[in-house]
Amino acid sequence: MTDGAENRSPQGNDKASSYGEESIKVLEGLEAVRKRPGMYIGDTTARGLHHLVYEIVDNSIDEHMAGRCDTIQIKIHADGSLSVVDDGSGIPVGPFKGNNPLHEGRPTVEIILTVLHAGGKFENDAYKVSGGLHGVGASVVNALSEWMEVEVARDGNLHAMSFERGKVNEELRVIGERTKTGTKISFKPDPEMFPDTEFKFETLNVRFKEMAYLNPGLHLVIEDERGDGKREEYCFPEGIKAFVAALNEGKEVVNDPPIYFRADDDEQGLVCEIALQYNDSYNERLLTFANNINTIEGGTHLSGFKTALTRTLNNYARGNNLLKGSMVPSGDDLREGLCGIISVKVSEPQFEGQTKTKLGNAEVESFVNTTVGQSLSTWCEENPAAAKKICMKAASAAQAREAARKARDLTRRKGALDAGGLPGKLYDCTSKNVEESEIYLVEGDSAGGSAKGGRDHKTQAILPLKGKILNVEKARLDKILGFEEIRTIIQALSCGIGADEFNLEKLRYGKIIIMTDADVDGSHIRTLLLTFFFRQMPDLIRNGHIYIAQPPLYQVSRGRKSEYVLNEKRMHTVLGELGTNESELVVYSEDRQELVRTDAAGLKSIFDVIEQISELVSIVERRGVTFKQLADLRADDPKKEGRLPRIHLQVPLVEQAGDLAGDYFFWNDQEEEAFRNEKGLSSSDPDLDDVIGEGEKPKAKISAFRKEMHESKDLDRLFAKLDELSDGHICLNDWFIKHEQRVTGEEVPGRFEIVTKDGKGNEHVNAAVNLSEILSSVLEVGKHGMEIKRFKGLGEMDAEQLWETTMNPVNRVLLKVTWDAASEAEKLFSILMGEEVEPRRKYIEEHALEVKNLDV
Ligand code: 28F
Repeated sequence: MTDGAENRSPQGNDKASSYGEESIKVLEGLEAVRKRPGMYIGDTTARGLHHLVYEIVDNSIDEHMAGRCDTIQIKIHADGSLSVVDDGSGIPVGPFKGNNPLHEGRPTVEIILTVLHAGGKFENDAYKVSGGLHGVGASVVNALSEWMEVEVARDGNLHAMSFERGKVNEELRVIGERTKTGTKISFKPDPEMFPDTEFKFETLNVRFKEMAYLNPGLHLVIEDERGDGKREEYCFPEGIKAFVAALNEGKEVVNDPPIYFRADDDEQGLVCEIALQYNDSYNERLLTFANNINTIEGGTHLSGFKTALTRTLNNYARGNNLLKGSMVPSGDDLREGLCGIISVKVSEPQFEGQTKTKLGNAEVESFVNTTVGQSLSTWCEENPAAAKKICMKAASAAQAREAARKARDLTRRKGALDAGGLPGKLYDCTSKNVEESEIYLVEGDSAGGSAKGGRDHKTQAILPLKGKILNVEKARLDKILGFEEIRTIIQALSCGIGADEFNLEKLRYGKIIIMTDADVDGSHIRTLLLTFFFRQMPDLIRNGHIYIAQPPLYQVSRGRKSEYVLNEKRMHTVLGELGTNESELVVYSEDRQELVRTDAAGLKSIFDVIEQISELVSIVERRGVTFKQLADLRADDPKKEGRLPRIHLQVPLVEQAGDLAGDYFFWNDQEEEAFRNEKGLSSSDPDLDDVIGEGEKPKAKISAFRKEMHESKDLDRLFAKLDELSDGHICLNDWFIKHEQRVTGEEVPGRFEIVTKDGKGNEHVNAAVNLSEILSSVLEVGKHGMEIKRFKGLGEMDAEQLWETTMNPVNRVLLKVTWDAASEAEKLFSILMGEEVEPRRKYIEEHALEVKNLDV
């Protein structure tokens, strides 16, 4: 196999390895992945969902690290699918050579995307990201996707292949010519596997920005085609140096520019990069990475760094007589206000710890230790003024720490402690079993009262908090301890505070649940509490002890029935249920004969199907094709068994295209290919070509944009289901029926009726002429006679209501605070609370809408 790739080397790493197709190790089938997705991607929550994207992008990053790729584009599409494009050398397409006869001769790209662990580690690749945190490979993403498409530009051609739930749908084939190289993978997560398949732009954005910092020179573009089209483009030639500068945005800094150094050990296959910048806060913020993976549990790189920093700075301070009788600063003192990135590349990383995010390699510890020792003392010699400032800052930190210790002792001796060492306002639970017991931190005394009345005494403790707690962003421990609300929290949890005293084993409750109002003040208090835990008791977050309670936003009642509703989305569902549970659907013929009459359950099923259809139709139409266009094609061609077309070919209106310009539809790729060959059309993909460039144009060929219409299959299935649910009386044409008037001017009666019984023997009739009117009529019926009450504050709920909706473990919905979420909240917090006005103004402008949404 020849390698058509150019050996670009954006990082000065010119060891562009060319490994063979035989090095793949074949393991097991993808069925196992669909049976137990959690085993492969951790879980199927939003975390697992976004992990799919990281898996794919990691392969592109590997291409970058091997010096073969410099641009990666990530796009969320209008239909909820996502695509990743890179301008690397393209996944090999030649026949796979391995020792499993099952795979013999299949295209390599097919093996990589359908065989578990096929994309594994290769001896030549110095530092791969894939194989890291989960490192399960693209085949796992394929298995968990409703569909996946891959396009590879390589060996002079553009190749394409597609899959459904991990199985080959269209075989690999050439669909055009390309002189440039690259790969595009698009996929749509399978709703059968993920309860929520919606990608969050912000989640991806935060991660990929970090990726761009860690890979200097890499161009990363991320775009959202849903809604108002967000787009970000990142490239940081300064790498992690720019990263610390960005983390310190909005803060006063002590040393500018940041301290930066890098060391390579070719023999051991190690690279160490460090960037450091002190700010005027009292917080330490060290981010550590190993092979681009955020090692949130730390490890040998972190410990090597800490030891060397303490030793080196103290030596410098002593040598230059900077301490003059004050106490010797501890490591914690020397890291007060330190913001730093430690990024190592290790050829054979060992990941340990609960979440496999702790680096274990022993050789890294001494390598980092030596590197920091040498480079930092050199830096101090060359920058004496900044070095002095840092040492003096540490000396004052040491003094403050001593003061804090005294304050803490004092708190312990007097303070708001009652006999058992617990705060007076805590309503404790009776259980002493940490596993099963929880504490609710509740906003306000009145909500606290309700919570106390409603709780389960055995396992639930209540701690009411008065008003806003202190903003700990800019306070040292001694000051923090001066605030009663904070002392109360510390006392209730009993696990101590601060690096030298915190002890997770003394924690009295397994779950710490923050319960605040669903308004701006509530979310502010929640952020304050999260910041407090993030800064002062980070291990509570790391170990998953912090939760957020979600009180419902609405109470909906009609007659004697009443229900609590968590959010807008649930509200819609509830209206649909109320609108169908006492109604029937009647379908009439043109001469007003009753064709079919469903019961309430039948109406509900039909309503659900029409809702799904309506969503798919809007996706189709967002692409610029009307549903009518597709439906008409279907009626025209009896050979296609009434199916909707599957492939859309668009020949753009350009000069060479002439009369060919326009839209063409096909039912399978053979048909489409035959058409392209006949007309001399070359298939083209704007996303791919944007990233890899067009290269030399194929001679005299006109480009046509090819799009698979995955919605067609679902629409066919849903209309078949409607047919079944209505005994053959509802079909696709019913989507398009319009209001009509007789010559006399009166409205022609609708084809459908929703008939509702009101319990007093009366019937109400809502007419509908077409399928979408069935939807609106049902919702209308649902709203009829209904009272919607909006809960603003927790205090509005009585004890029983609060228990039912928010505290009863059987039906409450708790949000678990993850480290990622907390650091995001923390970032937000520094911006909103920091002193600099500009970043805050910018943030508020960009996020004005979201902030408004908080206050529903
Ligand atoms: C959108 C996601 O997955 N990009 C990739 C490559 C390039 C090579 C490769 C990938 C070869 C034998 C395993 C090509 N030529 N983007 C991607 N680009 N994988 S994934 O090789 C995989 C190995 O089996 C590649 C020469 N070397 C490497």
